[in-house]
Amino acid sequence: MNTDTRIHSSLATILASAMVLGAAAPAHAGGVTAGTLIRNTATAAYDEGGTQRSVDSNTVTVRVDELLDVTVTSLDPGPVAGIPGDAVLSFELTNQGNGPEAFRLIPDTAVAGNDYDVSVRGIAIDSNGNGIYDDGVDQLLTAPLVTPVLAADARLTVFVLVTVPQGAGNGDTSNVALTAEALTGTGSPGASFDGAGVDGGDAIVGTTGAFAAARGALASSIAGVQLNKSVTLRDPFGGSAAVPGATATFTIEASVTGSGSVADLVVSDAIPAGTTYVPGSLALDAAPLSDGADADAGNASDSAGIRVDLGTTPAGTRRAVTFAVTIDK
Ligand SMILES: [Ca+2]
Ligand SMILES: [Ca+2]
Ligand SMILES: [Ca+2]
Repeated sequence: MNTDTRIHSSLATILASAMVLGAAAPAHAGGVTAGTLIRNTATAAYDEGGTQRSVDSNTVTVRVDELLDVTVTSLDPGPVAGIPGDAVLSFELTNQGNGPEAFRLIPDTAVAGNDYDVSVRGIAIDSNGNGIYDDGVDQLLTAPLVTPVLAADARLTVFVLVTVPQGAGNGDTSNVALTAEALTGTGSPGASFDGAGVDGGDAIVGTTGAFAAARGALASSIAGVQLNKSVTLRDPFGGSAAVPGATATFTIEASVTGSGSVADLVVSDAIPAGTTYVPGSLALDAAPLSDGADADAGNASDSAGIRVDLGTTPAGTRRAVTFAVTIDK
């Protein structure tokens, strides 16, 4: 501190040297608020011929400069489902400086190592502050992609809206980087943008370089269903000839492949012409299902065929539906 103290006597004793902050001076992540005036006045007390006297120094005033600092983090708890179509990546931007600042946003979809690159549909800010992208509610930024001015310490949730290409296959991953740069400027820590800070003070680049980047990840977990149908025959003569009166037992094996799960999986089959459903023959994984449309997963009739509702089924699951028909005589 560059304090100039005038001392009026060789007997002087400096009693106090007070540093006084101007009115509101809260400390932020970036330190004392930019524009704060720090005033320093020294006092000397002395004895002059038996009389106590004191004298103040002039006051030195220092205005706190603005520091430019920012951090960006991904808010996604894990990779976002990279199913072809629309996906949303969530980020949090924090103004780590000590003054108001807006930030330029730069998405990068072509991150090294990507199995596929998404395309950016838009960048939105969480206008209603609920942490979720709300189409038609949360504000889409238009070019140039610049956030509103954020107060010191203020955080903003940013959504990067992307489209996953059709070519994305099961197990493929992709990253999207989001960079935020202080609109005033970026540079080496300590670099100054003279006069660009609060109240005409300088804006000084902080330790982050006044920019930050984070990555959001997408993982394509695409489930599919393979159906495999087989038949075994038992004829009235103890053999396996497909003759009238023979029983044909069909097995439909449904396998959910890939990763993730499928929803509302239903296996159905018509009763082939020239055959008749064998009542009570419907089964799922060898456990009988009633023919009626009731609480269990299946129903069957000669006219409507068989139907088994497997619901949401995770990848790696294999279910076997069996039913029997007789070849009409
Ligand atoms: Ca600023
Ligand atoms: Ca929202
Ligand atoms: Ca049933």
